[in-house]
Amino acid sequence: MAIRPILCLPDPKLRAVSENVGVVDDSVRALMDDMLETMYDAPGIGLAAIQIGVARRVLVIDLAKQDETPAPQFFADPEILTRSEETSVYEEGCLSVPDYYEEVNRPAKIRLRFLDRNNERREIEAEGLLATCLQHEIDHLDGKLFIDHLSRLKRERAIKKYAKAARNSEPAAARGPEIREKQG
Ligand code: GNR
Ligand code: NI
Repeated sequence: MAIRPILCLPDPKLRAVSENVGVVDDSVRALMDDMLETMYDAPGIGLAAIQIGVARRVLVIDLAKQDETPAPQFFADPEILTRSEETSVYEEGCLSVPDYYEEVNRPAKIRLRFLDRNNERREIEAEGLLATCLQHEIDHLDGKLFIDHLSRLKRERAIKKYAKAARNSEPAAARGPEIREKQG
């Protein structure tokens, strides 16, 4: 197992559409193990493969609290079969959009088909935080981020924050002699 670097905005790989794995074999299980270790280290409650630069439809989730026994869940090739009319709001964050949190409205319940860690086809109903987290992770597989669900003003403000951070971390010579903007 290995902890791998997590890609952050404005990395364009986060906008890639990931490909199905088809079969969960040992190589996919090894990827799941690296993802889990990376997620626990961050720490986060979910991680999609593209966040470590791998464009495959694989995600890991663990919603256990810090004082509880770990409860990892593994999903490959997830498909949302149905979404409830009813919606719910959670304050979301993302390891690829650090230090930014906003409320997002999503369907409260979903029915999901996926392959588990043993390559068994399964179907579950998810609600609450699991439903929110699954939708957040499946968005990653389609190149979407939670900020895409916000108003244009909020989204552009968030994106601008990271564009600025990336620019300021380039060597000064590459930036030219402009006066540096205030961080904000
Ligand atoms: O750690 C995470 N917390 C979280 C909180 C609310 C809704 C979604 C999430 S997922 C996030 C980790 C992450 O970025 N997964 O892609
Ligand atoms: Ni995320």
